[in-house]
Amino acid sequence: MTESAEQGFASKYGMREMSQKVRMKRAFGAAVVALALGLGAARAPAAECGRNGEGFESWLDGFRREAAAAGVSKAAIDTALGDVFYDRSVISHDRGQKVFRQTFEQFSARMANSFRVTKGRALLRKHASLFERIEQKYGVPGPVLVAIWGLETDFGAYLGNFPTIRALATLAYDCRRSDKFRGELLDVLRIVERGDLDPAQMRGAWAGEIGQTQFMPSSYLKFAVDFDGDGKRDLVHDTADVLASTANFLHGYGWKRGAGWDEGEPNFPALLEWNKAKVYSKTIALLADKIKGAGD
Ligand SMILES: [Ca+2]
Repeated sequence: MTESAEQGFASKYGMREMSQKVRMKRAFGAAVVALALGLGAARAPAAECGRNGEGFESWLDGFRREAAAAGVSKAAIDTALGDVFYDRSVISHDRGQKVFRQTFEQFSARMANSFRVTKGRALLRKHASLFERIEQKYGVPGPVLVAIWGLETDFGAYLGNFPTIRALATLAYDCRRSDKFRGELLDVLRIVERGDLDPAQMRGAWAGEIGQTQFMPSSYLKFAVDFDGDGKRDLVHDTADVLASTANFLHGYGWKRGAGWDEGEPNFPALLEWNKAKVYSKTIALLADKIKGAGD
């Protein structure tokens, strides 16, 4: 597992997996380091990033100009960034991610549990015709989509409650991963501009994931589809959009119709694109196998 894979994994599970103790310890350590670095160092104006909330407002002005130069309308910029402020709790979550050390056996026993299998099978039956249409178009079978839906948010039950744009703006300003999150922030503005979701509807995990299967804005922009035909690519409310977009993501990463998805089979690499942590991808595959089991 690479470091970035661990971080991608941890960011999706940061809320649930974080240890309070570790978080406090790290926050204290970081404060000491910041203090040490800050001694005698003059702050440059209009910094590219920051390590506390001090320079956030001027940074945000710069970002507004950058977004305008990238072609985002003033209306979308104002709507999306109007109420944004630096959110220290997002940074605490980010600093508090612990390195993921569970084995596949430990993790999958907990995550691919009987609740998700039972509920997943029921949803597969409930939306049978929808899953059929999705598989026709994208080649991805229902059990895989239901497994992802269950693992990410318990089938849309737990989306998280962080205001997405505030979280992304905070992480874009923060020096640790500012490049990555500047791109994500710009993409979320484009989603607002496209009219898929209002900023107020964008609430989710602390790292800016959106909707029932937790798309980052860059993936949302690339892969979200309006499958129920109401004119909006709405991954928060429209079940058909959620599932079809998830299928479109896997299709976009080379999913092969009719082929297997377990490790070593042709579709496992597409699951690794969903989450680069192998423990997680294997758990998707296992839960999909279990959900499918009953239908045979
Ligand atoms: Ca829709």
